[in-house]
Amino acid sequence: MAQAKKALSKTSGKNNSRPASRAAVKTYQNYINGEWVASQSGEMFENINPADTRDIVGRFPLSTSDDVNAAVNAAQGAFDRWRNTPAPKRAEILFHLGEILIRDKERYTADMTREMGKVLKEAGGDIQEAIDCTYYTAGEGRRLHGFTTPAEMRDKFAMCVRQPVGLCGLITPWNFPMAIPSWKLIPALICGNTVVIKPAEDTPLSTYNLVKACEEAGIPPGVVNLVTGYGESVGAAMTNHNALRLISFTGSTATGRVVASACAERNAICSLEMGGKNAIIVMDDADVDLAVEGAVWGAFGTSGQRCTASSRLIVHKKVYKQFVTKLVENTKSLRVGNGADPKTDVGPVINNDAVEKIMGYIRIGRNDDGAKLACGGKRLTRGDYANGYFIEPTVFTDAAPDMRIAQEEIFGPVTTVIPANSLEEAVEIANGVRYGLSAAIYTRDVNRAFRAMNEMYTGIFYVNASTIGAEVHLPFGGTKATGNGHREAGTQVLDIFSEWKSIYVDFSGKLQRAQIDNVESSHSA
Ligand code: UN1
Repeated sequence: MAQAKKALSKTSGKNNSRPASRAAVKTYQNYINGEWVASQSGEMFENINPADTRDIVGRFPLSTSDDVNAAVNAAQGAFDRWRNTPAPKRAEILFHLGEILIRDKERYTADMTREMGKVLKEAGGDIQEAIDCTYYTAGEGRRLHGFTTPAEMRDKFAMCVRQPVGLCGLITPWNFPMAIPSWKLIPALICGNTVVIKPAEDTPLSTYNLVKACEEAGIPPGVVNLVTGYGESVGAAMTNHNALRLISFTGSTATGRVVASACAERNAICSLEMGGKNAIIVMDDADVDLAVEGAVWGAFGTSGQRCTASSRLIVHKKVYKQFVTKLVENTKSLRVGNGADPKTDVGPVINNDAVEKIMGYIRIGRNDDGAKLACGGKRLTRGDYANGYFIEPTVFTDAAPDMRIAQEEIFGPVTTVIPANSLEEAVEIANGVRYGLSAAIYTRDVNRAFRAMNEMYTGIFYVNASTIGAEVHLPFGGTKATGNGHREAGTQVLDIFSEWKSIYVDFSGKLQRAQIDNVESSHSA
């Protein structure tokens, strides 16, 4: 998943030069208890366009633990009323939210491309994912199924219902600035929780847009609270806040571990979505053109900044040469540029830290690992690229599975091709990383497809499709260092944002002792 970002300095390390009129830059506020308010410190940070750092998207509150405390108090104050609002009623508001998101999709899309860099089509997809999630999850308002089951004794009834967890802290990444907040926010709300949400400091505008739409949809004050700022301050204050019963975090595996330990200290529920090192296996019977198309889309879509990105391509030796030739050709034809230009295929990466990290991995790939750099490998700095964070789509070939570029999450437009001799070997290589989010196979052989499906230890698996492109009604998440056992999306997400309550109703009018009276009576029967 998204790398946790280093905090930018207040005046922002992200921008090189200032726009002519700083006064024209729009100022945004936190949303606490139904009011738009400045941070208590009064300080702000800047949201910068990664395609052109002279463009300041907006100024947002540089919040502190004081703002988190206020937001948590608001969430506390609203909780009883919201949890006792019938779920179908909560759903009505969320359906209305879905309508607003559809109405303003175009504006949100432009905002997202401007603050995050992804191309307009993909930004539209991100908003669409939030819309899909909203409609799908709102439908749960008339389900939220529990279950009944026979009790072990006569005249006794047993059932299980979902209850809200309570106050939830949501910490979200910059790479899917509206979709991922929606994956957390909407299920939290339908289950009857109240929330404090902290968007990534690089992309607060998309979450602001989502929260603003929540306000317009009629979600009562205090139910959704927005606090912007950095992980080190706002994120840490949330993670350590005793009243937040649950922290849902998407970001780097390193930060996730810190979040998890803090939650463990105070017995809070913690759901984590973290890194990936996803492999596409290409078999010798595959449609190679289709596989190349899938690889290019999976590796370079969102500039490779997806936790599901196809960062490893494990290719059968029999089609290796053919695959690599076509892959390199296709990759070279990608147009890198500002995502707002409809002709652009690959936008910038998110910020300077990302540039340094990705370029660092490109150096490691060439020098330490000794893989072959087949194309790309450079930062683009001239002409239109001069003020942005652009990196050429990069392909390494002839890599060994244990190389660092084949093991570590780069989170940028870099993919690594590894040759394999058989399906068994390919699967072993594909499984041989610490992460377990997504994997794919291209083959025309149904037996091989099912074999790989059975053997890959990941949370998501694709046949004849890339490693990206999950849909909202199926569970999303991964094994090993990718997560901690939870799944977002689908109905499975309800198990994060609600807790089971088992209820026994004894209508016998006498004391019935479980595990004792029924055993005695069955023996004597
Ligand atoms: C992510 O990369 O953090 O499956 C989420 C996909 C998208 C979600 C990706 N629907 O690629």
